[in-house]
Amino acid sequence: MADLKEARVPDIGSSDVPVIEILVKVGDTVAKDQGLVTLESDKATMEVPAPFAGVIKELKVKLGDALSEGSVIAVIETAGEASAPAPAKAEAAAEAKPAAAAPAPVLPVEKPAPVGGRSVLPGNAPEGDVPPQVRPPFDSRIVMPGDAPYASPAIRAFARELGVDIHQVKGSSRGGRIVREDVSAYVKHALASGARPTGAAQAAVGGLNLLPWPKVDFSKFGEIEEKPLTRIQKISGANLARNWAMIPHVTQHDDADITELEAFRKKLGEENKDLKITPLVFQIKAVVAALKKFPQFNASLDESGEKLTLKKYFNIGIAVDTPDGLVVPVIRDADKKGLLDLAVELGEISKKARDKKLGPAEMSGGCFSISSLGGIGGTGFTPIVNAPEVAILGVSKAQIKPVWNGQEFAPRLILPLSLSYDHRVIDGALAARFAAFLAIQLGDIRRLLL
Ligand code: CAO
Repeated sequence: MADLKEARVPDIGSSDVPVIEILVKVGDTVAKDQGLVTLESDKATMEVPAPFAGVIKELKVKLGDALSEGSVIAVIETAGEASAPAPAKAEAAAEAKPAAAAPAPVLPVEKPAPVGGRSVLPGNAPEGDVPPQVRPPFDSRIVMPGDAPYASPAIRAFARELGVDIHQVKGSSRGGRIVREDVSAYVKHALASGARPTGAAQAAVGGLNLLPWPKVDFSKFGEIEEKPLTRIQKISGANLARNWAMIPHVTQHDDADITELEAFRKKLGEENKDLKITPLVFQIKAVVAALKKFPQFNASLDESGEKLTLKKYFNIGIAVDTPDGLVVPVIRDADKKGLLDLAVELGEISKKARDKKLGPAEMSGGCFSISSLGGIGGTGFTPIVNAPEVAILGVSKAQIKPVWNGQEFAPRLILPLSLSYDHRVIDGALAARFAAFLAIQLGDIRRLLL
């Protein structure tokens, strides 16, 4: 039997956010997580996804409406598999008990500061104004080139789906905004002119002049199974690729002797049995101390690559591995929090991340990120800088190693540190000093009190 359900705005971190685009119409069949509307606040543009699959029966919003958490966007008829598009297995499971399903996170799209103090509203965007910039839910922000096209997240996704480089598309809507028809027209024209449609890899070809992505029919060689990337993987993948291609990365490796730290951590754990105190909280404190000593690391480079913004606050992003992919919630004001507070917060954000309950606000504002694989293993790796941050600390598994103390080899617990940095901002000597400083702080945590 048909079931009418209201699709509401989840926690978006701000209220009265205007609707700048309606992505569906009455009668449309939508899949779970498909964008319903795009909202645009002073700071960000975000797409609100459908919390469940079904057919749009009624639209409750119009362009320009100001929405807040709980505002009803549409009434969706969820008649099960009969009227909804065949959902993936996981979706089908989620549909079976919609009440328990967590709302999909809204996708924030970072918008640059208004140009010359003018607000850049959709449809009114003057030519030449900088368009919104895509940002994934974990705040790995994309810095688009200055000539980036003006298109909503839905249109960008549509273009990506068709393998179209959105930079090649001319917008026909007001202010040069690219709409769906422009993307379709571009594809038709490309096909008619005999040009091969560009694939995702070929989008990069234009910029980097790379070979096209190899096309292989793997089924010729054996049994295969195709599996689409998750929504988070797709978004984080695009960001990682951009960051890897645009930032000249260098990774500085160092070791910290955490033998004493570990003894103290164990003691602390025994005194606070209800709390999980991992080495990561000490690393957060050490990173804050290092950021204070080396402010160049607590900075962001602007799009032009000519201006550095130094931050006086200390918000640390923590890469969290979830079944759907990587997210980076941010611990705010880590300098003002003690080890136990940090342990509590780390537990909370890790759980929220894995339960898909992080909101955009909890994934924004980071200064520096830590990616800890220490609970898993490894001796070192090269983490990718989370732009527009300028450095990231990778942490691998601590192991007992023989260390020469001047008289003999003594067993010490050694923690491998891998500091990747943006070489445009930080030079090798500074990075070596930062990593050595971190190692010293972790080697003698009394220094964290200084
Ligand atoms: N060396 C040795 N042991 C370590 C360690 C290290 N560097 N770091 C953590 N451990 C131990 C912990 O103490 C814990 O052991 P106990 O249960 O005996 O205390 C165990 O490993 C598991 O820790 P954890 O991973 O659950 O907790 P954490 O605070 O270290 O990390 C979090 C939390 C959320 C960062 C982590 O769970 C995670 O998701 N890591 C993956 C991040 C990631 O994917 N990065 C890659 C990004 S690039 O693709």
